[in-house]
Amino acid sequence: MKDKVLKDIQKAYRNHQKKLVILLDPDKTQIADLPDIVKRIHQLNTNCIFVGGSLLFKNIIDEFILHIKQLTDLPVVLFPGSAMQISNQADAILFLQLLSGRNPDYLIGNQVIAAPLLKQTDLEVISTGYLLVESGRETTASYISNTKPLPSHKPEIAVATALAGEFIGNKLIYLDGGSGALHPISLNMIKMVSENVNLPLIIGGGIKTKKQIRAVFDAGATVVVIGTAFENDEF
Ligand code: 1GP
Repeated sequence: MKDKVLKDIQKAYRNHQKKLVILLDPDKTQIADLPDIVKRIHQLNTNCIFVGGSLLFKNIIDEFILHIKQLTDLPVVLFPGSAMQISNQADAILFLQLLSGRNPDYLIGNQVIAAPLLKQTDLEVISTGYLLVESGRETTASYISNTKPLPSHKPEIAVATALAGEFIGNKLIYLDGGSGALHPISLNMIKMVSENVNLPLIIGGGIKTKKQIRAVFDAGATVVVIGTAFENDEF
């Protein structure tokens, strides 16, 4: 079924259920460690695995996902840093538009490059408005995309940007402090966006504790993404 991942998230959104996602970066994860990693992922009651990163030092994305698929039935969703990170081994891809930035390459350029490639895959393509939010220090995503993140103390800009994403036709809104963010996105910003936008929210960046996860869900997130804290074995 080509719309399963989005339908599951939309159902969770309607029923006020919450989904935990673990983000694995193929550059930072050894394939040999995947059995233990997937065991930990199951122990955390994770609902889905995202795979991606801002850079690609190792060209192993197909192999990486194939190994994950041998170890779990959880859906694997690509969270690509660029059009180079496409793999037909995944179930779905977040088709990201970097709405917080003003760099046409990340609003439409990479998408045009990726679209014909995606057409040749079986991937579920999920239109996602992506908002990078300032988080205490410059992140790789902001540097690589050559875009300024949204100011963290201006939730109204986040609301206006996420609303624009809804009206453009995005199916999900991803508010991200960027990998390894010093501070997670403020609960006030999440609350304001969730109250004003009729789409499921994915929240990530700098979330380190179960208490923070609960607070982010309570503020209105449907999906929380944990990358760095999981990598560092802090859970
Ligand atoms: C990054 O939202 C993800 O794009 C996860 O961030 O690595 O800080 O958990 P962390």
